[in-house]
Amino acid sequence: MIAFFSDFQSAHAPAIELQNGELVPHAESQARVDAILEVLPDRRPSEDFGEAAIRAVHDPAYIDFLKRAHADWTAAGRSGDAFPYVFPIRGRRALNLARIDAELGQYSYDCGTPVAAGTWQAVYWNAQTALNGLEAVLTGAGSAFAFCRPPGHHAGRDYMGGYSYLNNVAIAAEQARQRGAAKVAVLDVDYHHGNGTQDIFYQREDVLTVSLHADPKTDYPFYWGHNDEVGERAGQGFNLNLPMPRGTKWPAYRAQLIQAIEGVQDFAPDLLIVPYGADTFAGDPISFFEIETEDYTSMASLIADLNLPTLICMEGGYAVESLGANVDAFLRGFEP
Ligand code: OKP
Ligand code: ZN
Repeated sequence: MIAFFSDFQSAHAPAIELQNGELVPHAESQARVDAILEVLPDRRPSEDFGEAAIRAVHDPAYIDFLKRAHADWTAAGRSGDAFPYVFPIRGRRALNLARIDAELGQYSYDCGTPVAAGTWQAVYWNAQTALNGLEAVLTGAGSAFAFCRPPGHHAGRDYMGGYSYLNNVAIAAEQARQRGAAKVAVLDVDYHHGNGTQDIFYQREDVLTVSLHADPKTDYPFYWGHNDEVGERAGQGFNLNLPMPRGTKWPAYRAQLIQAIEGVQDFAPDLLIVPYGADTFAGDPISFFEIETEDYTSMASLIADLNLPTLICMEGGYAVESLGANVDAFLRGFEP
């Protein structure tokens, strides 16, 4: 399968995150990159399609913040990565905030998503990688793999979180709409709920968002991903959440995936985007499903049977020793 990646995506290298009350090495590491590149010998470097497609999804003030946050942090006399630690639970109205610490909280919802020196460069090219994959699919490749990293599906129009800064999948979906696809479906198979993508399209009927994930009663991102979230206004009925308990193995996952696929089929999209996370794997260090490597091929074959032009975008997956094999197994499910 045709695959895209930009070496600039490695410019994002945060050192630590706050996990279960401790500062630990950041799980979304360069080791993930090396593991996945090993199974993509024929990848192409992403071309630059510019910032317009990013601006079509994300808030201009948020984009501006991402570009300067690390410099502002350094100018405030800090070292290391820019880290949020105060969050506006009272609401997120536009405020004329004058300190980087205030802005970091305004534009994020967790302590796992620091802004490092190279973050903007990396996430800009990350979005380009998704757009390159989309271009391939729109010009006749049946499927394409955008090796996106860091992940994107937790980022909303004006917020970062869950290792995500720009929502690559949403940027590609919106761009596909602008390029003439009347209906786009997103089928998210990462372990974590795709809250950012859900939020971005929550009031829209032209982009269906479906997510299979760990039950947010026990798992991150907790405040989204429940099965009563069905979309609102024009988007009502165009968001489907299928949460599953910790310990879920392939047979039970498969039954939910078939529900999800039926939802996509009923919607009859022109294009499908699949945010793929290998963090449903049995050996994942931060997740609790029990999917095995060979199951990823079955998972992908079921999705491929939809017979839709399909863009796959990488999301999570933190068991570095098995990550290459898990990505390879998934991509093989799309081979004829
Ligand atoms: C990203 B993706 C914060 C602890 C919470 C965040 C998990 C983000 C997963 N340090 N962990 O969906 O794989
Ligand atoms: Zn995940």
